[in-house]
Amino acid sequence: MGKFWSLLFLCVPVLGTAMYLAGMYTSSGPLAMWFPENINPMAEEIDLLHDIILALSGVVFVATGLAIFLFMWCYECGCNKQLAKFVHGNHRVELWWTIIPTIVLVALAVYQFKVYADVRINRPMMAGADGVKGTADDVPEPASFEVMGRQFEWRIRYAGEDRLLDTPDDILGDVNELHCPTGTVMVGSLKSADVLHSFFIPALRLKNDMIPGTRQIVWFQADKIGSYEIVCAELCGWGHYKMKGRFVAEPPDQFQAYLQRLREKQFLREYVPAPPQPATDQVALDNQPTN
Ligand SMILES: [Cu+2]
Repeated sequence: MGKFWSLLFLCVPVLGTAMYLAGMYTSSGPLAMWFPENINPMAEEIDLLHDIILALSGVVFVATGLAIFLFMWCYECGCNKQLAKFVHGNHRVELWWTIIPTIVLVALAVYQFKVYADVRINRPMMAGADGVKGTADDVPEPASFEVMGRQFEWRIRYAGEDRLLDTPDDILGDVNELHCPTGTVMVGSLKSADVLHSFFIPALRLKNDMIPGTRQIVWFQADKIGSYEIVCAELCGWGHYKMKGRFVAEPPDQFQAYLQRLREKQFLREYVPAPPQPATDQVALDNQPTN
């Protein structure tokens, strides 16, 4: 076999680097592996954090792959007749390869906490009883839409004029289609009707598990008009692949017009009376044989 195995192992860092570069320079198609363009200004730091972690792990991945190749190539037993020398570790090297990763990981942990707090903890607030935003009595912004994951679709609902969910004026949305106005901070509520799902809109960098029996609150701002992908990022059953939806970011007036269309559709769905049915005894009379 000669150098076969060392060359095979060389393929790992080479192919890994090639895939990374292909993903970086391809914006569409099967080779476009990285994130689409970010349209959410509240999640810009997620991209930076992703790039830092990817660069660090990429360097370690390539260096480890090359080191494995080099050692296999140089010390392959078939053509290396020199007797092996046994060593019992090197405390100085071990110390450094423990200290350096520890410093890097602690620095990442400290930096990511701010990003985590922005997207998970610091929920948008609105003015409280005094009507002034930024004072001590501010209250959390209520969710203005709800997405319910169920096998295998997304059910959408919007708050009505009272801006609250779970009230009689809620507006039923189209299945698998979430609309939102651009340039507006949106707070949403995520629920699951059955099993674990994960609601993911890559263009917003918004990804959150939906856990049965709980309500998850998420927030974002879409700044670019367009239609983007919604996917389920949690294997949730045989039809998981069908959980594809559309996220539409549109100007506020178009969004209001869309809500109005939904309201009208809902009104028709609820109040169009069923065609009159003959009473049961009348049917019986009608069916009686006539002489
Ligand atoms: Cu799912």
